[in-house]
Amino acid sequence: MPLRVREEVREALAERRAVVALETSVVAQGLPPGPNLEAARACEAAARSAGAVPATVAVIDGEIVVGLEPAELERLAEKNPAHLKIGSRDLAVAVCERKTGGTTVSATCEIAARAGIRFFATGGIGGVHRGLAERLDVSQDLWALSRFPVAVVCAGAKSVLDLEATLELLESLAVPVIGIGTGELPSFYSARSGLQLDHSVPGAVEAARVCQTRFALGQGGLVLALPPPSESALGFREVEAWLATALDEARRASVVGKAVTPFLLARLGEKSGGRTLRANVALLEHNARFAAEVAVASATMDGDVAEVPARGEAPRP
Ligand code: PSU
Ligand code: MN
Repeated sequence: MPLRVREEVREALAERRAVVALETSVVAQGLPPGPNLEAARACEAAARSAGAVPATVAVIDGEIVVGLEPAELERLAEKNPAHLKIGSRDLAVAVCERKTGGTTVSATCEIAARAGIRFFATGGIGGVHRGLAERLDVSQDLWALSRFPVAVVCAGAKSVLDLEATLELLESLAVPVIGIGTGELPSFYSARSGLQLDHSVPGAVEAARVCQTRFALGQGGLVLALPPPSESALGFREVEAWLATALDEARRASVVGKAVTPFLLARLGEKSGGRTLRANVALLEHNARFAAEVAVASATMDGDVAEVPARGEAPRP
């Protein structure tokens, strides 16, 4: 896959220093103009301040870019309707047709893995949408997580989803969901969801050890679920109430497919008087900082984690 990797990112990878991938569907689709650019810049700065090199991923005029130039990020943030939402399945066509767009979690995981980046920060992963019985809508993010060896730091899955079904499907796909300092799945805007996790670790160093071990096992990715910062987090019930009416509006407006997530996020922003927006920007930055901490911890323990023998192979003495 032809990738254009920014020099700073290439050097960091060659020297085994910490690198954190960042997605851009949140810039091109997820957040309105203004907060989108502000959030993307804040994420890059947060990763840097924690000692990692940020690598913001997107497709620009058909070129897959790992580490956007500032002008490219500004262009993506402009909200041009021609800018696509690019998941894994859209990549080949976007490249052939020389399109420009933001990459979702699925495409960003795939591109990061190809570039040799193991840590990635986003707001919330996609998952199983509500109303599964009436309409099947499951994000390709979940399959990407099972396939590509990348640790995704997020505040859980977006609360617009069926979180219980999302956790079940992640289990079916053998993707571990590790709570960071919590035994409960966060629900994006809120630290709570009422859903218990099987695994949790206290902080970045322990998370890095689990990531390294999973990668050494030759398995796929994992979810590091970090509760949103308490200053801007919202109440679970409060969000549920806004969401109920937003879901109803989506149904009445016949919004389906990849337009669902951006539609719901925009409606929540209106209903909450901008509070969901502020929470979203704050948790994005928080996640980028933590992803950088895990990447830094991981870089210092490189080679430290015992190599796991392949199936059938005797362990080395
Ligand atoms: N979380 C946000 N805003 C977003 C997304 C997640 O707060 O815009 C994006 C991510 O890029 C995620 C995608 O991968 O939505 C999932 O979309 P879908 O459900 O169509 O797969
Ligand atoms: Mn979908």
